[in-house]
Amino acid sequence: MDEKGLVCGLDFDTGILTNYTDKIERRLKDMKGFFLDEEGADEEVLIYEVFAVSAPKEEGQLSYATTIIYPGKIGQEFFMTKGHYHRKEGAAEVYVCLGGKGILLIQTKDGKVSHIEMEKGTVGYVPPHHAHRTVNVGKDNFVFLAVYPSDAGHDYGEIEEKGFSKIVVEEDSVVDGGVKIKDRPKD
Ligand code: PAN
Ligand code: ZN
Repeated sequence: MDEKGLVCGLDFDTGILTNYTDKIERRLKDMKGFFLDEEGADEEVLIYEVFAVSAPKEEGQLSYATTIIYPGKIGQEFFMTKGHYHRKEGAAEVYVCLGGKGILLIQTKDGKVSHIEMEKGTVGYVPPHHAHRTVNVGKDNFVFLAVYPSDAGHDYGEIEEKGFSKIVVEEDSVVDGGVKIKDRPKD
């Protein structure tokens, strides 16, 4: 970001934003309870990183971030983000895939899930009031840019407690690359 916050570089190969203002690293140990079967998994494994250029959290301002989700699985579930609703529920968001292969899950408040298959060049829209999570279903890094109102905020609580109604898993029996989106088993 330049000193006035008007320009920033984006490395299309790595997804790294030059001069980002915030960086988040999420390892399995930072995501306790988000995957269904963590048994035996290395809790230090790096699942994803976020590079954000954050404008002041004021009405009308936009922030943006790239996310790099590494390839891998915890149990049968592919590496994924925590997923969240926006604290400001009316805030929507645009996702642009820069590389890799992923799924964007979009869930209504009453648990209905839609999904978008993301590959380089796919633009996904997250409408207001919807939870959203991304999943890397490929063999390479899944990288995307997200643009969102700066005052949107993140509300992880409900997802941490209940998860999404659908999970994304690898199943050998499925023809299409083994990727299956299925109902989350009831606890
Ligand atoms: C994204 C996400 C990012 C990481 O920038 O915050 O992909 O996902 P979690 O926040 O769910 O861990 C976004 O949706 N911002 O609003
Ligand atoms: Zn969001």
